[in-house]
Amino acid sequence: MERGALLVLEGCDRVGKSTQTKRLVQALKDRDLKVEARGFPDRTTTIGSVIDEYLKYKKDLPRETIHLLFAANRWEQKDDIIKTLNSGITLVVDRYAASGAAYSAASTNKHLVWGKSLDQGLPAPDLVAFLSVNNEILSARDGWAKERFENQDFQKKVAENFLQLKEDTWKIIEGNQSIDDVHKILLEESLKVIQKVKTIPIKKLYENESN
Ligand code: DGP
Repeated sequence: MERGALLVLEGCDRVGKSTQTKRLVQALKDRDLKVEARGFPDRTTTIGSVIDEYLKYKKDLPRETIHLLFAANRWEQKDDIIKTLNSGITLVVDRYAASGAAYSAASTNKHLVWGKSLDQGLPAPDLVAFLSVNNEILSARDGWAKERFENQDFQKKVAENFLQLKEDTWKIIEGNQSIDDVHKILLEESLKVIQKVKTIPIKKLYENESN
């Protein structure tokens, strides 16, 4: 049986990941492909509800502790992700492990290696589409400062961290273009990757790193 692809959208807050996730899922469905949307943090689980309270300033936790919970929130979906991909369904995921390393390193001032180590061994994305939007444009978008991490200086650090995590599976997409233009590039790239990985086993994240 051919497997689905693990397609991940990454980027700073407000770059348009959720909009693009929805558009991509619909476009793949329109082509009769089997596809589901996911997103992290998954706020529906017990761990996710603690993360939600932390992000909404209802709960305070040490920065290291919250990162452990973000990583645990990804690990609790591991078996389901593998099962779903192996059943031939492609997953479009709004944030995954790169957000973990980029945000946690920015908030704790620890090295990126620390953030990456906790996600080592998770199913590796077949595509990481990184939406890159310049800081001035981002700060003009609506809805800022409702949750933790939503400030410009912090997001600048996060953006720098993301770029250091770039691997061969990454596609950097200029997010300042129109929603339609970003969607077109993302769809084209996704269709290529879905085709390419059909018969290739799922890889493990950071498996060749000895952090
Ligand atoms: P979102 O639901 O996409 O708005 O994400 C919520 C916030 O959590 C966003 O500011 C990014 C941040 N975030 C996502 N994953 C992680 C992680 O693993 N570690 C940390 N520290 N922050 C994360």
